[in-house]
Order: sequence, then C-alpha cells, then structure tokens
Amino acid sequence: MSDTIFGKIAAGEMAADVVYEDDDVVAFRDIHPQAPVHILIIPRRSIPTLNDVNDNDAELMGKLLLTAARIAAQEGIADAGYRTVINCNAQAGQTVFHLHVHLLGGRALQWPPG
Ligand code: IU
Repeated sequence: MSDTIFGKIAAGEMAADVVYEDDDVVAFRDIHPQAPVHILIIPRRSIPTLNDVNDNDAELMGKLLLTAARIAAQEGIADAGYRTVINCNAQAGQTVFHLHVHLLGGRALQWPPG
C-alpha cells in the first residue's frame, strides 16, 4: 500500500496523465496546472520531503532534474525557459508528502514567487 496519492500513482494504483516513467521516476501532468506546462516528476519510491533525502539518494535526485530538463525539451519550452520547484514542508506550500519536482513553463514566470 502507498501512503500518498503520488505513491499510488507511482505504484500504478491510481491513474494520472503520465508523460514519462521508468524504474526510478514517474512524470505526470498536474491536475491544477499553474502554467501551460505544469508537470510533476516524482521518485517511484516514497520520500516525504527534501529533508528526508540522504547521500544514497544523490543519483536519484540528479535523475529527477535530468528528467525535468528532458521533458522540458519534449514539451518545447526549453529554449524559452522554464522553472523547476521543490516545495519543502508547510511554509513552502507542500501539500503532498511524496517528494516532487514541479516543472513549469509555457508562459513568462514572475520572480520572486509568492
Ligand atoms: P505541492 O508542492 O505539494 O504544493 O504540490 C502538489 C501539487 O500536486 C499541486 O500542484 C497539485 O495541483 C498537484 N496534485 C496533482 O497533480 N494530483 C493530485 O491528485 C493532487 C495534487 I491531491
């Protein structure tokens, strides 16, 4: 059994609009997109927050970002620009406690974020 909705998506127990998956990571479209392209990249294995990552996860964390960059290219937003975000815990607005990288693009993004 998976502990979060993203864990269920990673385990294939819940449907999502998956754009990429392999043994280590799954990427799917956010159900409430904040930009024309809004994709979440998650590890298949449950890691609640960035605070729970350790040295053994270095390769996996790299793969999450590499996957984000490759999907950005596939989505046609690489040259115009895009943003990757990992929200960690409540004050950053994390609502799903299965680590995820947001990939946002397809419009001009404001800085700093709210
Ligand atoms: P956050 O960093 O934990 O705040 O991001 C969670 C994201 O997960 C948020 O953008 C939601 O719209 C998105 N999401 C989703 O795509 N599918 C779901 O079933 C649920 C949340 I719950």
